Amino acid sequence: FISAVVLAVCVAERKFPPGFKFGAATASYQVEGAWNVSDKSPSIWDTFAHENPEKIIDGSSGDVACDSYHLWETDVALAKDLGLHFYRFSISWSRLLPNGLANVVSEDGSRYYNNLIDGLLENGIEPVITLFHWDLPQKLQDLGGWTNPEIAIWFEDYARTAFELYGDRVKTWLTFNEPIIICDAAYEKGTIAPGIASPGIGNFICVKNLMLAHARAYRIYDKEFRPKYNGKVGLTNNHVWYEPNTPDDEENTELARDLAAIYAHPIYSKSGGWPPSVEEFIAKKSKEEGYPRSRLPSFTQEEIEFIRGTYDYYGLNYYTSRKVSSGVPTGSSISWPSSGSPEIGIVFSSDPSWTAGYAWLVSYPPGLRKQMNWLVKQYGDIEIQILENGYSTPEPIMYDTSRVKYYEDHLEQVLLAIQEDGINITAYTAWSLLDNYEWTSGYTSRFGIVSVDFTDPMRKRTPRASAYYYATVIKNHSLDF
Ligand code: BGP
Repeated sequence: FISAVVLAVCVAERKFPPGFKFGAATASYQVEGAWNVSDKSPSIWDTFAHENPEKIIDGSSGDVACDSYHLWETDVALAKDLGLHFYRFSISWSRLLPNGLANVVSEDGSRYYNNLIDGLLENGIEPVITLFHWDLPQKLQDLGGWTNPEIAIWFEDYARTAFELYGDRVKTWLTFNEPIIICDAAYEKGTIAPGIASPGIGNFICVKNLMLAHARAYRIYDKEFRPKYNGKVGLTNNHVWYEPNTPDDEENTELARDLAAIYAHPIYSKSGGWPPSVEEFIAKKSKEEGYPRSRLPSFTQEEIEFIRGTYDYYGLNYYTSRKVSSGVPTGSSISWPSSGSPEIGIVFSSDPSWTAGYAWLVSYPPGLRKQMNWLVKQYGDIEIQILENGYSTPEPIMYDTSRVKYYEDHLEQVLLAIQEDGINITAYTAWSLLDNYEWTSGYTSRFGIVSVDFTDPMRKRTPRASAYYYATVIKNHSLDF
């Protein structure tokens, strides 16, 4: 850490390269509200929040959230005031396609995103779209959701619809936000919608189907849309940076990193397929556990080739880091840092020198730079877009100095990674533009650089100190001003 600080001081200019873009992100279920207007059908998050209030800290739902469905013009105006180069938002699949399948396109749904896209462009802000930020149509969940292999085709049809409707104006697409959460938290632990706990099985089935869905969407973009629209398609992975607690923990730490890379390796590695260390490890464990075959589903050679290389950039969401040591974890996640990984028999902890934030968020800015270096080592000289980074507080404070510090310290690491390590980082995204419905934390966790008053029927938005700080960084294209 000290050497990073010394390095930071040594870097003469804390200026970002020309063309480097700054943005902020939200997601449909977290901000839109209007959960049942017009012909929108319920998503798994509507169902999960309505039926399991006890699983949400404050028992709330995203029924109204920030009401961005009605207040999107206010959001665009805020983004403009901040000087954002781009605004990352997601499409609610069941708002656009009420059947989940592409036979019916909602007029209201398609108009809503159309207006938002045009509103952004009229204000000089680039729209960046996430196709899937966790709110699967309930109708598709009823057919098995991410454990039904047909979902790759359903997703392809959904993606094609979105590319057809908006591809002329949207040049950066993310197929998925954080496959690790879609599969690990939802199907392994069952802590989030659809709440299916299938340890050691569900997660792996989900990730295989998701990889195929991503590749299908990428390939139709490549073939049918890239020639006329020339945009970029990728996905964004959430990485927690892992460090060994003692030198003895080195091997388990690398395995933890590899386990988290099952969501990246099939797409981004030269060889394709699962990380070999994970493949070997799960096969061995499965045998010990009496399974007749590995719990990790295999890919055919054809599937490996179909998925490999389906990217135009690497999307990275980074928030936090963990120390890895041997022991018996109390949680059940294979790689998400609630407490550890029973799969490998390790526990996760923080380091006393790292700054504790709210809930799981421990701030260790050098982790961001180290994670990017690890990615480059694995996948080569790749364009990295940082598509989420941010800090939460339980209180809706306006003078949010700890968030300002978090942003400055992490942006400094981005600069070091560009200037010292030569990494090709082209974008940085603050999570989040707005306080919003933070999944199982409900409205108790505030990530917004703009606060939202959830007691106000008009959902009044007020920029925090961090919003002014971020706007100044963007305006100066530098951390010095
Ligand atoms: C990321 C998600 C965001 C956002 C953020 C905060 O993993 O992509 O949607 O929610 O984390 O996380 P949480 O709400 O779990 O505190």
